[in-house]
Amino acid sequence: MPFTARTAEETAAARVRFHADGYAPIPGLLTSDCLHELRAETQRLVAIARRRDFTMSCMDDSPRHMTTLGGHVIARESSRMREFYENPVLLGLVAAVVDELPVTVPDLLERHVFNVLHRQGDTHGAHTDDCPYAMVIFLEAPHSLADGGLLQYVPRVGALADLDTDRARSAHHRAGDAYLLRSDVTAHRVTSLTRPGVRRMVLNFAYTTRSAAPRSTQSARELYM
Ligand SMILES: O=C(O)CCC(=O)C(=O)O
Ligand SMILES: [Fe+2]
Repeated sequence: MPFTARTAEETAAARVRFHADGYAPIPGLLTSDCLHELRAETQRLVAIARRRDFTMSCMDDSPRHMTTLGGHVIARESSRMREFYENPVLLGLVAAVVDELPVTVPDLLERHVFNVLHRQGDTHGAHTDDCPYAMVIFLEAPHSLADGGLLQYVPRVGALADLDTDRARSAHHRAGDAYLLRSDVTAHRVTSLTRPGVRRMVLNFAYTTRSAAPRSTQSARELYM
């Protein structure tokens, strides 16, 4: 089993938090064996990932300084990653926390992406996602909050400018942790790495629902094509 077991109380607490804030931490989601396996898989993928440095006009000109790999390449290169994305235990956890049946995303580019911050100043700037739900899984993360790479989000607010107000919250995660985000209507970003020598690597598994209108903005193409 690649995922650690959750008690009913832990899952219930995550559901309450998710519905209050549009965010719920899932600490220690990956077993250490699974973390090692996913890391080995991404070592291969990082070699073919692409560096991106630009501002995204459709997201208030927020910066992107990061290395990424789109889901279409991941799907081609890694059957293992595809299996993880579709893992019934993972889908069951998403369903229990968001209280809705998650549906895998038909668009390969967006369904599972790989994001790496690895240089001082690297950041994944303010945005909302195209799909309703994001399960973000940490393969590596800075140990200290002072090193940056924090998730910032504004509970129940989609306006990106609110990330610069005192309504914004910050969250730190460790390798093996994950979080769930109501990512299409919750403004979010990842703060800059503050020093060289630290690395933050995540997988973002996107899920939709049967009733969600398909939405595809330019942003995913700019970052993952
Ligand atoms: O790296 C993170 O914590 C956020 C990732 C994200 O927002 C995205 O891939 O759309
Ligand atoms: Fe996002």
